[in-house]
Amino acid sequence: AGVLFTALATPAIAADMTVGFSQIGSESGWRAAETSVSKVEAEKRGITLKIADAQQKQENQIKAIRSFIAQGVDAIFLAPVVATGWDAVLEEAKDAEIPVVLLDRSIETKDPSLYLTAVTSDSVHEGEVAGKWLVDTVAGKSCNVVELQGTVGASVATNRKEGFAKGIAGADNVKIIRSQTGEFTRAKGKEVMESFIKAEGGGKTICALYAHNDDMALGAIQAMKEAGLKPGTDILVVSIDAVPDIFKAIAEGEANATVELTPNMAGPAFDALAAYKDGKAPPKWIQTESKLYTKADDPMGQYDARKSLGY
Ligand code: GYE
Repeated sequence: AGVLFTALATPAIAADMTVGFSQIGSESGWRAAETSVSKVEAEKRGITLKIADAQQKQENQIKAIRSFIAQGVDAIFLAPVVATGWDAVLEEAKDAEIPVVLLDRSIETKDPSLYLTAVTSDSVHEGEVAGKWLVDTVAGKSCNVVELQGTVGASVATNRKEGFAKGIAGADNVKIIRSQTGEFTRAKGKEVMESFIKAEGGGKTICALYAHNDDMALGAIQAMKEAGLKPGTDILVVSIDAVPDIFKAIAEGEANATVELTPNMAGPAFDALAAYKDGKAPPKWIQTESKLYTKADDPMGQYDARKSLGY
């Protein structure tokens, strides 16, 4: 297990540092919030943060990392769009003695010394929480589930799929009948949901949607409405992230549950870096919390709280 990050920890001071952040893009509300929270956390500590937007492409991330190495930054943050294919460029960073911290997604590597630490949630657990919520909610009733997966090859998509399957294992009444990528975006979530609805007799045979993030769920909710279905009632909706708009949908009864993922990955990453510069090795995994929210959790209060967080 990782070390749980608590928001109350005092930020360590690491001024005069320049950190290059290879960000994936802006596919979701969560991602945009992560970018803006990173800027705030850097500013709090007097750190210069250079952000490169890779527009969902690993090759752009590799280029950005090489450019950060050439600039001689003090550290590199990497939110890896996919899990594999990083070893060569991370070796270049290691040779240049620039520590790399992974943010929000993990990588597959034979050499874990290629990164200092990873700040992520337990994304298998997130999927499992969503699956268990559904099993409890349908209480034995037969339930056909459609699944919208995240970006193909991303650690979080693989893990959230695996976790949900774990969460529903043993409940023979809950079955995944269709599963496809919606690339973590609203537009693609809507489009794929439209095709699911068409393929399932106008949606009549669908009992629930599980989406790997809220943005895809929000797009899918739109598709349900346009098809004359009642999201949240005709089709239950459970997703992951806890972005403000999903709380609005929960308040309106159009979504049912979300699993929170903090957008503040940079804060604990900067602290780990400061500790490292002080000669203390940080844990290999810094785990952020995951929590389930439903209509019982004051969704509009949650909406307001998230709005002030940088969303
Ligand atoms: O859940 C999703 C985003 O990697 C944890 O990526 C992140 C995921 C997040 O686009 O909305």
